[in-house]
Amino acid sequence: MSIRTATDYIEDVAPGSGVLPPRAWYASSDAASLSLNGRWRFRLSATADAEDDSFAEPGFDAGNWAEVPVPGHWVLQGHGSPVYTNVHYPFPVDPPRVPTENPTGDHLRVFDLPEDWPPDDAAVLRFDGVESCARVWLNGTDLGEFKGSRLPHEFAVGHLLRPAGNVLAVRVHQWSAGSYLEDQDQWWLPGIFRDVTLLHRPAGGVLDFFVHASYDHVRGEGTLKVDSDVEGRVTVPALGVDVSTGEPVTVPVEPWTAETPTLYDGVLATEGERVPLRIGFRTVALEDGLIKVNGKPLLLKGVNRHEWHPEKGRALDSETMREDVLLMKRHNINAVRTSHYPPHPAFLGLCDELGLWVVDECDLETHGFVEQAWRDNPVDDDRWTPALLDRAARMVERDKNHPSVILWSLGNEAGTGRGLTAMAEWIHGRDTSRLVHYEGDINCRDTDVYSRMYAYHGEVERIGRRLDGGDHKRRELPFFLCEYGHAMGNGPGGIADYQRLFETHDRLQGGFIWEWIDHGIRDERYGFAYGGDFGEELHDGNFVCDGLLFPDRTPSPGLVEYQKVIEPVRFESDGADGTVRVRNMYDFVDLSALAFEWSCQVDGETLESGPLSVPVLAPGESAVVKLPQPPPDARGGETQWTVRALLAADTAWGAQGHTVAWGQFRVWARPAVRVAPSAAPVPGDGRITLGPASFDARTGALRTIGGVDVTGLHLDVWRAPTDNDMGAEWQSDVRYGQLWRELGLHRMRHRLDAVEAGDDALTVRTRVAPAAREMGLATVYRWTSDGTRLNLTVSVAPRGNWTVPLPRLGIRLGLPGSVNRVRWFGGGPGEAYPDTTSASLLGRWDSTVDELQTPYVRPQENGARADVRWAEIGGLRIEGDPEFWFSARRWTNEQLDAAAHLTDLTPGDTVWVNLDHGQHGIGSQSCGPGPLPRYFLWAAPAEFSFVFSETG
Ligand code: IPT
Repeated sequence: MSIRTATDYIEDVAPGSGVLPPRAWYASSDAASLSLNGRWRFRLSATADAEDDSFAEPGFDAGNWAEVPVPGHWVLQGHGSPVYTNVHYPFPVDPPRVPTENPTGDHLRVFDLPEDWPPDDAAVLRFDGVESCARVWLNGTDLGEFKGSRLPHEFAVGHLLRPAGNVLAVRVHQWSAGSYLEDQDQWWLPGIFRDVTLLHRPAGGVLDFFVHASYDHVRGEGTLKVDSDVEGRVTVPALGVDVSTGEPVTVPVEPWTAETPTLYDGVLATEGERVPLRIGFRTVALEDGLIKVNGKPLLLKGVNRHEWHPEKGRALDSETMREDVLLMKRHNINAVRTSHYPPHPAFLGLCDELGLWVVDECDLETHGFVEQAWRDNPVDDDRWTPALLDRAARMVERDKNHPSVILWSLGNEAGTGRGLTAMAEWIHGRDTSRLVHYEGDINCRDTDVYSRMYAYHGEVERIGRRLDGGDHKRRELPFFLCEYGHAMGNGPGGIADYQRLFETHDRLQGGFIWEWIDHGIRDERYGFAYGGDFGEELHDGNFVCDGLLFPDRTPSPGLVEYQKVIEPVRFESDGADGTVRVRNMYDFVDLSALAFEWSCQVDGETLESGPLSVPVLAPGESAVVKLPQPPPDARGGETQWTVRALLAADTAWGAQGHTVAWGQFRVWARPAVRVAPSAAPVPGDGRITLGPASFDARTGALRTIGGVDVTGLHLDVWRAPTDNDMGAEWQSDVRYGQLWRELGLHRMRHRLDAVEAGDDALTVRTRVAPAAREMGLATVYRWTSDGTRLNLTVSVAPRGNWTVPLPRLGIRLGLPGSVNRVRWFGGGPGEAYPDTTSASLLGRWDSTVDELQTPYVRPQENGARADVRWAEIGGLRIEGDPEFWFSARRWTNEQLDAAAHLTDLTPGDTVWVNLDHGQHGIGSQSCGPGPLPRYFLWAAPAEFSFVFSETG
């Protein structure tokens, strides 16, 4: 015999009980509301039924309970700890059962109504997000319970309210049947993490409404129709509109696009209430096999955005949401997928206001079932379908009035099944003005767009050429990458190569980088914590830190690279002919909002600059513009043009002068670096001197250059493997980061074969190889000098059977730890690697060793500056022939490799400088393809030189 207990609802597949039907989310102009955010009493239990529900009774004394701020997650507020898993459920999979250990937070809040609260009227209590299951009581009355963590739930409470001393009790369970539907790759963070609000509902007030605002791009007219559950009038003063609800009206309007987010303020007035409307007119259509808005195909330059704050988790404040949108706009991003759940509704308001295309994704993922070949997957089990439909409806009804939302997404990584089909059917029936997306629907049975994640460049190209097969329906559909460019650690590499494909093939409508921000948790011990740092028995480590922003929202080099790759203006020129082609890459606007300027650099220093006049170009158009003559005194130095497109005036998201796009073109090449060998090596006293340098006579090791002490100069091939070097275990192609370590490239030995003092050179012959392997690098260091400058030519010849590319190839040397300032002429200001060089701007840069470091949450290779002609550090000037990759750090590559957190890196008494001839590409193999073959650093004969001299 089984006994139904008071906690059975937790494991019930049903979405909840006692909750009002879903409806639009809006802020009334005149109905009162009361925020119940703030400090709540809190009690944590280890199991769902450890305590009875007497705490919900008025008069219960919670005086000895803790307090937590709401919204929040108790595990980030000193009660329990967070858990990170990617695919795995952190509990035994036995749907819909959950573990007995089910952290349960009882929340209690006593509130008075404001004095002017209308008496005896209807009111609803709204929860915008509670993870994962809540049961609610008001003044001792059980209101019901709900699941669906990132969706709103409302209860009718008017009849229960008192002027003062209302007792609101909420019991939140970390695990519930709903957890099986919420297996997104993120921290499991229980709590009331979004707003709690009491909303007065006046008699005759607005209930639910649907703003239909389409745009006819041929006629330049918008058609507005507002369907409302409660009849009323709709006014839009700027358009002279004053119509009844349900009545369509067509007027000339400016359309809404992400590039021109024109919103018209309107009012929906029913007998009892006025609700402000922000209306954007646009028409989304599937036409000619393309996603079109207002008649034009889109190129989505998107990111996947999880809600994240390093201290507050998914409890975001409005400033943080605005910061996200501003950062996106400033980095040329035009689209956001709300991976993998509807965001706080205010975020969508910001997307409407500032202009971003939104793929609004439902709160659904059942990824963990992949471990059992998708057996028992809730999305293919009719018992769960009501819960799925409830989630779809709560998303669509809440967000349907946002013009920014152009696609609904059923969810992420949930396999396939009837439940998903039911969701798609319901959404298509409810909203014919938008398209439906779901990546898992590989043949697009239920969806309107073909979408993939992490497809390799080659496959994307085949899709672009429509050579990908698939069934008939899919072949007719547009394509985008809902996830690509896995931004974990250093990277992603190869995004410029994707962008080229997107721009070449119409069918490819862009993609969304995975992902926006690292979900690192601020932590005293680690700086930022990731999976495993809280002692989780099952976790996925730093896979949770794979964003374009560091956890504190500092842009990573990956974001700067993406910003450059997706620029809305393209400059093309071969420099020498004194012209530049300017191309408008926007989908909707001309270039009239931009100002253009040119400048001319000689050896990296700007000699002249001025405005560039560019005709007003329509989207897709280009024009050739003449550049001025380079300054006459430029001859002899390396000379280049830099052209820029800047915001001509302040906009809602960027200040006048903000750089939107740039290009650089070489006019005259860099003069050759020459040191005529005239000095001879002079032995004496255990040393050999050569020009300004002295060497150890026995080992040939460099000791000093003038007054500068140098240690440990030798060939270096190791780099602390990046997350992308290491690759994900499910990637089927070779993961070189693993192989490098297996082969021992992190423990190369340097055998000294000869030290030869010749007439005009000191030659040191070595063989560099790891223990236990037959392959190595015959390495010769040839030192010459003209008396004041010292030239090193390194020749490297692979020996044996090299089956792997090298991580890097160059030399390292140690300088005294007091060194800090660094100047260089080369790529900057930030780091670059072979397949992440787009944003590397050639110029003169001034920085410090400390600032050269890129603070990846899990330390790894970082900080290389590309195309460096010369660098000055620690009293030395180093010129490269050819240009080199420069990095400097206060620890060795081996120490960097050994560190798990930034706090593991402590400065030693040496600054280690790397002068690299080559670096292996970065790629995106932490989830996706490795570097394209052209970015491989194969072991091959190589020769490269550096000229050292003392700075003045
Ligand atoms: C894909 C997921 O959709 C996303 O949530 C995230 O986990 C991403 O990978 C990697 O960070 S699923 C992956 C197995 C292709």
